[in-house]
Amino acid sequence: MKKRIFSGVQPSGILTLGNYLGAIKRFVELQEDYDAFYCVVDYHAITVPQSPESLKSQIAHAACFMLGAGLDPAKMTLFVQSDVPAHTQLGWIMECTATFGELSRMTQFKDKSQGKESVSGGLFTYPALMAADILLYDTDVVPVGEDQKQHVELCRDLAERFNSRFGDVFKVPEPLIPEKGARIMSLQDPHKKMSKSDPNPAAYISLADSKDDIVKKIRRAVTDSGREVAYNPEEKPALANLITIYSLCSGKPVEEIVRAYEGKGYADFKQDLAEVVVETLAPIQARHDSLMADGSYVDVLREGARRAHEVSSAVLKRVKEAMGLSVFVDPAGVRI
Ligand code: ATP
Ligand code: LTN
Repeated sequence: MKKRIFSGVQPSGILTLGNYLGAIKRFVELQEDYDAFYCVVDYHAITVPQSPESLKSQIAHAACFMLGAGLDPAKMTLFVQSDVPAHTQLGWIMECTATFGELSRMTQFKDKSQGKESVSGGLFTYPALMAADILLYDTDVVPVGEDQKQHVELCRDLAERFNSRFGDVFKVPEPLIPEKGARIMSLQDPHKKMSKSDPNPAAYISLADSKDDIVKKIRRAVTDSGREVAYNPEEKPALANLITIYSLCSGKPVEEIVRAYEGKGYADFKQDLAEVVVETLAPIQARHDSLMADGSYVDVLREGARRAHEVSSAVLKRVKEAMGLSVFVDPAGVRI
C-alpha cells in the first residue's frame, strides 16, 4: 500500500514563488508515489483578519495555482479545510493535549505576533489545529518548508502523548524537508523568508505577477556588495538566494550557473534570472487562468472534501471512542 502524505497551504494571500519552490513543486512530484492529501487551510488563514471577499478569492486562487502547478485530481485529493468538519473537532482535542508552554515556544507565533497590538487566540493555538490536520489522515509523511519543522515536531509529540494516555490511536508522522529550496528568502531582506503576507510586495514574487512585475522585482532585489556572481550563503546571502531560485527554476546545478556568469556582473545575471522565473511561471499561470475561468476547480474541491471527510471522520470516531467522548450516539448519525 502507498504511504500517505498530508500538507497544507494557507490562503492568506496569493501564493509566492517560495510556496511553489519550497512546497508545491514537490507536492506534484510526490503525488506519483504517495497517497496524497493536500489542503487549502482556510481556518489557519483566519488567525489574522481576512475580509470575506478576499478570503473567498484567495481560496479559489490557491486551489487553481496548485492544480495549475500540476496536481492531478486523478492522483491526489485536494480540498478546503473548512469543508471538512473533523478538522476543528480534532483541533479542539489537540488544543487540550498541547500545553501552554509548548505553544509558547513556537517561533512562528513569536514572529507573527511581534509588534502587534492585538493577536487572536487562534494564532497562538494554531499548531494544535495543524497537528489535527495531519493526524486525521493517518499521515506517514508531511512535506513542508523549513519554517514548519517545529510544528511537525510538536505534532509528533502530541500524537505520542495522546497514544501513551489513550492507546495506539494515532500514527506518528515524519516531516519531509527539501534539501534545496526549503527556505526561499525575501527579495528585500535575505534574513527573512519570502512570505505572501509580507506588507511589501517587492519582497516576494507572487505566482500571479506579470512578466513586467517579475522583471522589476528581480531588478530591484537587494544584492550584496561586490560585483562577482558567487554562491556564498554566509557572506552573500541575497545573491545566494537568487542563485538558488535560478537553480530550482532552471534545473541547473548552482556551480554551472556560477561558472556561466564568470566575468559578468549582477545585471546580466538578474536579467536572465527574470527570464527563467517568467518561463517557469507562464504555464502554471495559463492553467490557473483557464481553471478560474471554467470553474472546474469547484468539482475537484467537492470530490476532495468528500474523500477527506470519509477518511477523517473514521479517524475522529476512533479518537473520541478512545477518550470516552460521543459514546452514546453515533457521531456520524448526529452530523447527518
Ligand atoms: P504566510 O506568509 O501567510 O505566513 P506562508 O506562505 O509562509 O504564509 P503557507 O502558505 O502556509 O505559508 O506555506 C505553504 C507551504 O509553503 C509550507 O510548506 C511552507 O513551509 C512553504 N513555504 C512558505 N514560504 C516558504 C519559503 N519562503 N520558502 C520555502 N518554502 C516556503
Ligand atoms: N502551518 C502551515 C500550514 C499548514 C500545514 C498543515 C502544513 C496547516 N496545516 C498541515 C502541513 C500540514 C504553514 O503555515 N505553512
